[in-house]
Amino acid sequence: MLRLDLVEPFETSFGRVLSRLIILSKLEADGLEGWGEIVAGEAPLYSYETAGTVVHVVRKFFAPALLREPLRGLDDFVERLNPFRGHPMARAGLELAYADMLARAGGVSVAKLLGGVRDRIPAGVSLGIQTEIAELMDRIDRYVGLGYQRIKVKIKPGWDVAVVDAARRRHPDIRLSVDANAAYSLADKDHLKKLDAFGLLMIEQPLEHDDLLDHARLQREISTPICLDESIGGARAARQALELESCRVINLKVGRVGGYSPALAIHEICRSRGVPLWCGGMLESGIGRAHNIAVASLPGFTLPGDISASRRYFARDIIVPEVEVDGSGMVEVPKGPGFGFEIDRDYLAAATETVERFTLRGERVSVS
Ligand code: OSB
Ligand code: MG
Repeated sequence: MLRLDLVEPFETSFGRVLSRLIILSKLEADGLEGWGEIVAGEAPLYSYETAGTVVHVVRKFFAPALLREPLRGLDDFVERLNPFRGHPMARAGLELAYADMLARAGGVSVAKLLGGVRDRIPAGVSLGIQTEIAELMDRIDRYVGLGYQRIKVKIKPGWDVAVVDAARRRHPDIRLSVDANAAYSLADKDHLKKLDAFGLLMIEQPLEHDDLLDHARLQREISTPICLDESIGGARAARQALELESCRVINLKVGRVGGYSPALAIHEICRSRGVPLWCGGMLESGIGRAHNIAVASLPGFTLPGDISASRRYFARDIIVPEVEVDGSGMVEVPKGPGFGFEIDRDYLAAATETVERFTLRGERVSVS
């Protein structure tokens, strides 16, 4: 675990963060390494998982199940954790490390292992709530100037219609979306309908974090496509959301859905129905972001996601080279083995605050 300061505070409808507590997972076997990231936050605001629940669940249940005997592949990995309910971020973060290790063992990239087809993916940026509209306009100008292909603005009651109106007047043609992080209820339907005037690409998660039905009701009333984030906890929720017409777009976060296996299932569900899909973010360090880039290289990811340059988040990232966005707003998908970047070992070692190790039989050998 380590803490990285954000270059500027990030505010959503559920709170404001100044730094990110990063939880990394590392697997070692046969002289190989695999790295992943567990994207849970410090408090149960985006989802119920926290750094504390992750440590507990990995220590007591996931590590012993995974290390009982050698793993025989991704299916075996998924099966070992099958008996346990919930805790998708903990589950996913460990699976990322295993996928990275498998890719390295096979001399391929994680992107390739997953079936990725793109060499480059379009960058997008998610901009937090500010105190003044002018401050948000400065940031929109900056990222539009850098070539970012989609701007997402966080909204909440009192920071919505006027903000979107200002952004749209300033940039009539950009791909603009909003994300409410569950800040509204169906009673706000008439208010949300006002957003239809601005040609938004989508409105992300307007209603409760686990709702499908009210979103379907809202989608019937508004013309802006609804995109679900929090509500899509896995492949079943994705299928049901599309059947109910709760949304027309899906945001996929590998952590939120519990790993690459459900992520690939959701990818297939969207692709077979022609539903636009994009890769969300959780203010990850470079390791988590590298995995997001890998998944976003799959063919069904048809919209720019929340994948931005390292420097949009942190003064210094823990990978080399850092994630860069080129002048045309694209991010390169690395071809090297595993997640495709080097780890800045000295910086990572200096920044790391706690480490917990487990042996092959699943015993905890040290906490420091
Ligand atoms: O709702 O997409 C979200 C960050 C933390 C938690 C939830 C969300 C976000 C973002 C930022 O929007 C995405 C990113 O750039 O990593
Ligand atoms: Mg979101």
